[in-house]
Amino acid sequence: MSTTADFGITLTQHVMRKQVLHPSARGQFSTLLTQIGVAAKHISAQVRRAGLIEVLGATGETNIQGERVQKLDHIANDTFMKVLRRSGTVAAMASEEEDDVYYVEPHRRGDYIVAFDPLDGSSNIDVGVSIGTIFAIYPRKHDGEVTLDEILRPGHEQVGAGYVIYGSSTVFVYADLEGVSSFTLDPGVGEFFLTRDGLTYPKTTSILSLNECNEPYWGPWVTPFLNQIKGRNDEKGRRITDRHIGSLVSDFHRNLIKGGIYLYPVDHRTGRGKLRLLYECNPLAFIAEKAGGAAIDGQQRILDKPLTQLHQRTGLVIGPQDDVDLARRTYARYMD
Ligand code: AFP
Repeated sequence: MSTTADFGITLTQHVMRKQVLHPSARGQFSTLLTQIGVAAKHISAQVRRAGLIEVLGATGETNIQGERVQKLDHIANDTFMKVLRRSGTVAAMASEEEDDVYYVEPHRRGDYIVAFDPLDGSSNIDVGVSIGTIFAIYPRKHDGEVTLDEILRPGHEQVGAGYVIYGSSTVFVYADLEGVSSFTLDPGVGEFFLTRDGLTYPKTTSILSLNECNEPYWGPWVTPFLNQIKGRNDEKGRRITDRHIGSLVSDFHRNLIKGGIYLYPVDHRTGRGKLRLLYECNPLAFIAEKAGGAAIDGQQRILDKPLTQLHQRTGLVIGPQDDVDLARRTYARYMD
């Protein structure tokens, strides 16, 4: 009888194994990913106490040291910042929670720029719904001081992106230039274990995911597009169903696994979307494309959109390639 314990490949082992395939790499990308994993474990532990933290945070309670209890999104932001700052792999960070870019001190600077949303869907925390962290990784363009053009750049310059879902389990998904892998946290061991490698976006759409109460604010292409999708249900069978959590990262994760299309179109009154390009749409678009899916703002590929402001918003249609193409064609018919 074998006495060897049967356990899986950890996140660290997986990224190190991939690094071996790139002998010229300095190892900073691998270190960065494993450190994001460390930050995710810290945040996951806090999220498990979310009800308590949010209630105390919302009422402005003080903790035992007499400090004001922080809300969970601030805790997640501080955790991510602190871990990455010390990692020696990052030169600057942009966060949903920060007005400006955070520049890492020169002696700690590394080869990468990271943009992140520390806790997407945080308005769902007090009702116990899945939330997550989203991150985008860009290589530095040059040595020395970080310049703004290293932050404000199109999403196709990413070399990695990922997210962590704090749901019924804690799931870490990341994409590099080669593909998408997912890991699940074993809380007993305190490690992320590889659960899916070479993740691919299902080709057929089976889920439609959007906030339909925004209909009065949509441009004229959205309803005809939705009618084409919904029109696939008929007497013979149901091919499409509706699922919408209202936490982008959780909606995206479900759609990636099960085959869904997510829409948050621009508001025709302002011409602006709601979602943020740098740390929400670009990383998810990168992951979608690496898995064989697609992402547009209605018209243009998300990853090609110029970024001119840190907290820039955009429209988003993200899902299986064929139906994202259908959205683009419908947009062209009604909007051009
Ligand atoms: P919060 O982090 O403030 O909860 O925002 C979440 C979010 O950006 C995205 O994750 C949701 O899908 C979207 O907002 C929902 O917003 P609507 O209420 O406009 O549908």
